Amino acid sequence: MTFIVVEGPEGAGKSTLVRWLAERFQADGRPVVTVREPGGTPVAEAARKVVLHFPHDLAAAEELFLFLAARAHVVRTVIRPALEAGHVVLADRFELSTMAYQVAGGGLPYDEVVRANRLATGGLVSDLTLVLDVPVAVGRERQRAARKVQDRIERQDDAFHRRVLEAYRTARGPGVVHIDAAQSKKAVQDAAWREVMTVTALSTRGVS
Ligand code: T5A
Repeated sequence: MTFIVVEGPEGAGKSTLVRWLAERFQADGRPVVTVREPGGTPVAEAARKVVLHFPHDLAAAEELFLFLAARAHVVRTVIRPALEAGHVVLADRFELSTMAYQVAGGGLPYDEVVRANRLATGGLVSDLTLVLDVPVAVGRERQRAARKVQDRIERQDDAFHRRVLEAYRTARGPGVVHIDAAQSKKAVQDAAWREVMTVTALSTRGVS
């Protein structure tokens, strides 16, 4: 059982990489479950609609609890059961998104958010977090080219998104690996797969 998270700023290529990794695992006959955050359960999808698409002003603390409610539900009902069943779980965003967007971007206090997140996840941590690094302008251009409709958080100004990117760039910790995502999709996939192979070979962990 291996829990792999793909992180990074807007348009970095997270969903593209998660899809590719899922296909790669399936081709190897490894059962895999993918989730995107916020989302992945009816409760989490409802929270996603409110936090990203409702036309109301939300303060950073209000956003935080919507993201954490979504995370708590998907961890309890999807991620933990899948890990316990021996599946690989691939998550498109997890805890680091909260630290980048609500703490670095929104200005919430680091330690309190760490504690709130721990309450939501019951202490679940990833085995590997792949942080995709692209400049803000490159990510925005990719989203434009893909005709993505901007959500409430994506409409934040460039200064907010630069703080988010800086938080990702300075993120360190067990299992955190940075990948230059301005490279071709193939180069990103190759780099990611090398990291995944190292972790899945070593992974003997249980669910905490
Ligand atoms: N949020 C989330 C918080 O604030 N706090 C939290 O705790 C959590 C969990 C989620 C929003 O919620 C916020 C962050 C977000 O603002 P979302 O729509 O689920 O929003 O996620 P986004 O990251 O915004 O999704 P995007 O689709 O915009 O970005 P991706 O997934 O990084 O990019 P992807 O894979 O869709 O690719 C975008 C385009 O680029 C191309 C793809 O083909 C696609 O067209 N591409 C590349 N092009 C060239 N070279 C490469 N290497 C490429 N890789 C992909």
